[in-house]
Amino acid sequence: MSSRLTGDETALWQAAARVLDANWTGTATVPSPGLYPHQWSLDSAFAAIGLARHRRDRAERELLSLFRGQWTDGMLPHLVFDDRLPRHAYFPGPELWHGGRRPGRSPRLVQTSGLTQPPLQALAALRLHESAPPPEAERSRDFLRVLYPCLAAQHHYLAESRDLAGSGLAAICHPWESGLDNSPAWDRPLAALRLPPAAYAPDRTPRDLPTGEDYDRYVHLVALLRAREYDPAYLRSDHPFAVEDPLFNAVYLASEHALAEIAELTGHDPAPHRERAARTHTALLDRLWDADEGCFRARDLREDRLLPVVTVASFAPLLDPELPGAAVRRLVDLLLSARFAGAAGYPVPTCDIQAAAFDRAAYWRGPTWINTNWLVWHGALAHGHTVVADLLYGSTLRLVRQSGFREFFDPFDGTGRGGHEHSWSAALVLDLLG
Ligand code: 2M8
Repeated sequence: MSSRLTGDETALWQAAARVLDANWTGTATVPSPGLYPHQWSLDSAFAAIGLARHRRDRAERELLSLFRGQWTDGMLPHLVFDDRLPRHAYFPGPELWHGGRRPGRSPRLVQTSGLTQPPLQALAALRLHESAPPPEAERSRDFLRVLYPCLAAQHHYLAESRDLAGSGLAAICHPWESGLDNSPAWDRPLAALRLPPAAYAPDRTPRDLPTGEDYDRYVHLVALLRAREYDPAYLRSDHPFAVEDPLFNAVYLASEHALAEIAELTGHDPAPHRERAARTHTALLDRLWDADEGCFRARDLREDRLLPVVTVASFAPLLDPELPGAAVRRLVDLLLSARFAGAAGYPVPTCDIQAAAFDRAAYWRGPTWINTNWLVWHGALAHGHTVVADLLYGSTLRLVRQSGFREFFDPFDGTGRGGHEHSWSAALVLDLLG
């Protein structure tokens, strides 16, 4: 904890640290013990960013335990199951992903999902190293030496197996891979799916969460992927959901830059990572930049066109350190307009407030989330946009002071929603407070 914190900030820091302590299983941090009792890859990366400020040893164990689930082709699954828990602890549990027969590429001793999530782990590992106090710097570099091959394999998988259009961008094959599950951005490709007559509808539709109809589509997509053992050739040509998402690719790009730095720190060649980052940078602008709207939008590869709804993901390419100044300015204008921060007391809402699909209470369809705020804050800071960075810093801390470390928040009045004591909400407050 920084010695510069005020009394009020110290209390907030301690409360956030208590949440991470409570959600620590001994090897990893669960997003929220009741609602999400396993290990999620995106949540673990954010948890590691927070643990770097609190328990550095745990941050390292968090990342190592996540990579126990890595597949032999480099795919880092979005879910690593805790096999000590009963089957019904979470839907969808291990059986949905493999139906009794695991693909040869999945690990033998660990149960995982067959999807991935935004690859934030290299950025998290670099931040962990950068925050090491001088006496720990060499030990921290040793940790990076251990992790580098896993991170390199993860990025190699994305470049080889997920660049479905050969464009330099990685495609997601399921809304869960975006991290923004029921974002209105996915409404059109999901509506175009032809579902089998028998609905899968699991018994999991609490308030604020996606509906049973959404779940039918999610489970149908998993069933298709599972039947083809998540084969990259199937993803490329036949799978009906294939989208190039600006947030996923902005995180990929930022992590690729981080990987180049990790390569340098650990005696590997950074050049391939820099080349890949340059390619992703160009492809983001060529394929996802919408010059009329002045923001990035997701591209549906099955229709080869941009998806209509503007969401918080549209701002994620601020994470690109080389984003041209003109694009940064247009993104900032939109972010500060009445469609986002200008009308929300607690920005950044996950969806354009003026879009028909906006819903202030519904999960990824409107509420403000701490993790997307952190990504935009981090990007704005890197571009020297202190007005935006300060706005997000202030509104994020106001949210947790007012409502606690909730999963997500009403963007107008800051009411907390979803799970309580959510790990990434706590972890990122630790990082913001420094
Ligand atoms: C949510 O996603 C899971 C599926 O992966 C769910 O709805 O059950 C999303 O918010 C996702 O971004 C997050 O990683 C996960 C755990 O917090 O929950």
